[in-house]
Amino acid sequence: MLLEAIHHQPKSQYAYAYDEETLHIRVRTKRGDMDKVSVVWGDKYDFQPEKITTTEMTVLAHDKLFDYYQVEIKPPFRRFAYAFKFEKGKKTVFLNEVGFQEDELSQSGVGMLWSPSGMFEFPFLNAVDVNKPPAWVKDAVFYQIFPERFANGDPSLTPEGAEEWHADAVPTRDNFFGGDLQGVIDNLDYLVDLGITCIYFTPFFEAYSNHKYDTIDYLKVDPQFGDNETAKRLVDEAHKRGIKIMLDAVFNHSGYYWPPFQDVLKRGEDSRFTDWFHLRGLPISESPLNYDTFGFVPQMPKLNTENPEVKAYLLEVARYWVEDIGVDGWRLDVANEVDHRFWREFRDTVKTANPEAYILGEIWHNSLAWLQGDQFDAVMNYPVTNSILDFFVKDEIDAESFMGRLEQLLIAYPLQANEATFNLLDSHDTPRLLTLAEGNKKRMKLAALFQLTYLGAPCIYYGDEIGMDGGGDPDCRKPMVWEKDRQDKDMFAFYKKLIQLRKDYRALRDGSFTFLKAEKDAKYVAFEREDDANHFVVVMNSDEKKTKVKLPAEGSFVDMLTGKSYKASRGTLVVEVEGLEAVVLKAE
Ligand code: ARE
Repeated sequence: MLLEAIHHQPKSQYAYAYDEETLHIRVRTKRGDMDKVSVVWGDKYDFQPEKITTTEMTVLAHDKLFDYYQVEIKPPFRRFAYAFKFEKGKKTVFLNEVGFQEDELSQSGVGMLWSPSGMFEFPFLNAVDVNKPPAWVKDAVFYQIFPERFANGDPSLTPEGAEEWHADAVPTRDNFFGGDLQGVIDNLDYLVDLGITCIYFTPFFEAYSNHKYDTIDYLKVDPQFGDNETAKRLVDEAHKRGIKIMLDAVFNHSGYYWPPFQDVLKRGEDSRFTDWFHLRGLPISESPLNYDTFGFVPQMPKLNTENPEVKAYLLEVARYWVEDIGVDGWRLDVANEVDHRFWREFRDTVKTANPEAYILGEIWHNSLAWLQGDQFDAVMNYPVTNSILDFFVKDEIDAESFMGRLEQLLIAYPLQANEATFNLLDSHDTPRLLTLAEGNKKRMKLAALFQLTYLGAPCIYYGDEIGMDGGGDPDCRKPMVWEKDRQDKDMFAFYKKLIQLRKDYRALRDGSFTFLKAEKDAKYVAFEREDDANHFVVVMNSDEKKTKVKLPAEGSFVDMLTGKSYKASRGTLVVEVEGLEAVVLKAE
């Protein structure tokens, strides 16, 4: 037993409330080290030998080095004291808050060191503290729209000097094409046809640039896109079609032309807004830069969200769009650079306006600190993005590493945050999926298939579904291709089919997820997804060559992509998968 590998941390992703009565307890051990791992637990106010329960844990996930065990417990009085019991061969070791206890438990089940004060503790499960993302997110299929580039529905709003909208148009840092909100309204039925249930908009409030991350007025739709009434109409029309709307909250910084910043520029020390920003000197200077900004971008002065007036203003913005206009969620720009206290108040404001609103942080790294129930429901899952790309698209890692990376993420957060996570493969900040795949549509489809059969909510970046390509910002922001003969119809049909499959079977959205095969040096994976009603086995071949996979299984299966039937024989299912293809087998 390698005791050094064992890790547990109370009140963390290793011990949290999943719902109002259920605790998840996890512990890490060296991979393959233990015969049996259990939680030994009782009520902390009634910790008597005869009332102590031992519950066996199961392996939830593993990576190259570790196994991660988990158990679900519903303590009758919503509080509990616990320790772990590790068994290997004849050896038994306990771990409580004091440390490892190598002596055997006494007959009664409680040894000398087993006083409640030495136990780990989950002091009380208070419902208000439970991270409870809106239930609809698990079922959602998101579509990301960059408003300037999706569709031009009202040419009267098109900015002067805008370039012509066509399939070969080239986006630059500062050119315009004339996309607007009416254009989105006009194409809502296109999104219904594809199967979309929520649109994520990058900013559409008044701003100077084409991307609108440099806000001038947070309470007003940019005149190039329409007005607040158009936004209301968009929300209503979308809702009529079962589509929700999520907006981008750019609260880390304002734009250079935001009136309070302009006031500081003009009045210097006499401005009443000097404390609204992080100034390091006056008068304001862009070079050398003497105020904090997003990155080193002078057009984006960082907001002082500790200032009560700034806070009140931004919270009103958060409330207004949810309550008065009816949007269903906020994606929080540069979420990890804004103070936690602000986000806690933001959450209270938004959830008061609509308890079912989704709060999604834009964080590219580990985000546990924001996912404890008091700030965000979930984050944009860039670590999953990168794992999918590295395995299916770039062919840079083997199946074992792919599994290890995903499983590490699974235990990095409470389960409910993973269930409501936002899984994207590309965005307005990255090269497009097809370009990352160097034009290989088979690889692109493999990545999309995994995304659409994995847990969390998938998001499709506008145009991917018709085979649009594009390099990094700004090339990934080309105007949507509407010319029918330039759209990849096969790609559209592929996305549509997989989205429908995901919608038809809850198992593919919210069922258990288990890797069946993910071996060292292998270029294929197999996993299963299962709920009470259905059982799927998905085999994906990331190799150019055909592969033959043997899986432990019983009964008959049908491939939901081709209709082909498979039958297991003597406990083994043999599946041949062509190079860069996949089968999605449903048990019959
Ligand atoms: C433009 C140009 C850039 C240029 C920059 C500076 O396109 O090439 O370098 O200007 O002049 C918005 C616009 C961008 C614009 C930017 C600045 O969309 O086009 O860039 O404003 O004017 C980090 C942050 C993350 C952030 C990304 C971009 O953590 O929050 O960088 N993403 C949001 C939005 C962006 C938006 C802004 C923030 C600013 O989604 O669209 O940019 O409001 C690693 C790091 C991450 C890093 C990530 C990407 O993984 O770990 O922290 O994210 O790379 O760089």
